[in-house]
Amino acid sequence: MTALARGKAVPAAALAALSLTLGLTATACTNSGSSGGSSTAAAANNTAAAQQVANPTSSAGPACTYQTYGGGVPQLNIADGKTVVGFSQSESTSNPFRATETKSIEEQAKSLGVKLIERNANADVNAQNSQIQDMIAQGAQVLIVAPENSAGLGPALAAAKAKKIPVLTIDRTVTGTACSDFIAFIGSNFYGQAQIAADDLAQATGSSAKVAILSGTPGNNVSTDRTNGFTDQLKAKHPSMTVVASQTANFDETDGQKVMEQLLQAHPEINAVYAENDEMALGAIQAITAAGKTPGKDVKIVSIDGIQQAVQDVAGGKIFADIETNPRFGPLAFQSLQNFYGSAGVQQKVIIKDNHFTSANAQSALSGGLVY
Ligand code: GZL
Repeated sequence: MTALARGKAVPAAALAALSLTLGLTATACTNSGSSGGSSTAAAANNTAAAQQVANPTSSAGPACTYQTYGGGVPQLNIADGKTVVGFSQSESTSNPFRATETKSIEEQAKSLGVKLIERNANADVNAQNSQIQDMIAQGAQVLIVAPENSAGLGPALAAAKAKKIPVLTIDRTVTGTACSDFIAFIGSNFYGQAQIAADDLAQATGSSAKVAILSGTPGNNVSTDRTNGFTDQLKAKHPSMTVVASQTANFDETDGQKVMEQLLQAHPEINAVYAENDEMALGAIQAITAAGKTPGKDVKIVSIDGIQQAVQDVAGGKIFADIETNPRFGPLAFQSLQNFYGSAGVQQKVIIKDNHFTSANAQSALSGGLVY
């Protein structure tokens, strides 16, 4: 199974050194997924899923350590069972991306003996600001933050900086200065994901289609990059693919269904949908079906995240392709913090490897336990 790697390449030796530093080995997904059934197969599935942790594909920028961050912060041992690490989750775990991300952080904290406190902002940036400040008041000495939006966390970042509390951002970026307002960004190449989505949708439609875009929540780099990457790729490589409508559905399934219903009424010619996450794609499928059309036949769909239900829909033909956004940040996030408090440091932009699910590999990925 090919891994998505459109991040800025770094010399293999540097990347190998980084992987060794992080104590991680890049694990390629294989198509050897068994049909399950035996305990051996179940164990293999668990092993495969456990190995599907987020691994760096590329990294860039100077390394940041506790000695250089914001003029220097106290050195901590996050695994001493006393140091308090705060985890701020942005959105509800009703989205399997968020549930898997949260579980990965919790499991890795437990395995390292980290004292973890956590909050969930349920997609409310004001709540995330107050929750982060609450965790600081509760004694958090270092923070892992999955930001709700890129520009709205100023109060929380300022509060952390004032108390010399380092912040590691995962899965979305925040505005500010690396190694001063936040340690680093760890996440996917969202622009690259969208370029692949554009190529997939062109392949699905013979490079001529009337396209609807269901975009993510406004105000964060993921939605911006996934929209720009898609439209730039269409312009550059698929000029006969015409975007007839683009509207946010806030990364949400219910909104995805409602917006898709409206778009199909306004544009009955729509025969292709690009959903910037699977939750919205699942909502769109319901709307397309309710309109008496067949998803995967009358309307081709490409989506991003790689959650179980959507990959099942790839295997079943409703979704043409699904680009993974790997949410299993736990091992890489805590290894990065240990490198931050050591000498290796953390480079300011770490792009992780994502898989690409198509009709050729979806079923084997599902039976191989490679899908979250
Ligand atoms: C991507 C993450 C996005 C997911 C969506 O790293 O920020 O937010 O793709 C989620 O499912 O809403």
